[in-house]
Amino acid sequence: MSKIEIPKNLTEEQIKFWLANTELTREQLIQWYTDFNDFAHKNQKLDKENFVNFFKKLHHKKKDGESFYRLAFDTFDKDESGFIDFHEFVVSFNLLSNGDIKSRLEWVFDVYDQNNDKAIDRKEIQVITKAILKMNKKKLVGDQTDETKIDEIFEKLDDNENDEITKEEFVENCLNNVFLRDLLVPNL
Ligand SMILES: [Ca+2]
Ligand SMILES: [Ca+2]
Ligand SMILES: [Ca+2]
Repeated sequence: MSKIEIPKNLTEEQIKFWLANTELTREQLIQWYTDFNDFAHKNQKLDKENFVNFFKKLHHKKKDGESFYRLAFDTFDKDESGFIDFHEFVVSFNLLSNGDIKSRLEWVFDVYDQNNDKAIDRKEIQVITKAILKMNKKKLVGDQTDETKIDEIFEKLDDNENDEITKEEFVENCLNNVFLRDLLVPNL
């Protein structure tokens, strides 16, 4: 038997479900649940502000991640309720930590696609890539501005040159190019 106390509101059934569907240990799960609820409202859900604060605590070394967490909120909020519940958090976070690379890329594509039209446009790639660069404290090296470089990356990803990047173009290009992947896919 685990010595860790199970928080009230967390049932043994829920624990079993998450243990079966994630790579987490029982201890990690209970710890995440406790941390999550420290930031949650009485309804046990996070709104965008609380979500950003929660992530800042979770990733205290990535102080500049705020813009990215804000942009990623809707992708965690699968049912589009405006709140993230623990289940939504665990499903996405587990996928990002333990999922295969293709599933992770598909998830990240949804963050890039801010307006949900199933494609990344030039503006979206600028906003998200800059937020990731900021979070990772990276700059793109060279004489050009980051804007110009990101624009070049956009063109690399846009195989059929129709000025938008589909999920397939994004995933395939990132799978085949470590440089693009390191740049465009955050480590959460
Ligand atoms: Ca939700
Ligand atoms: Ca879009
Ligand atoms: Ca295209």
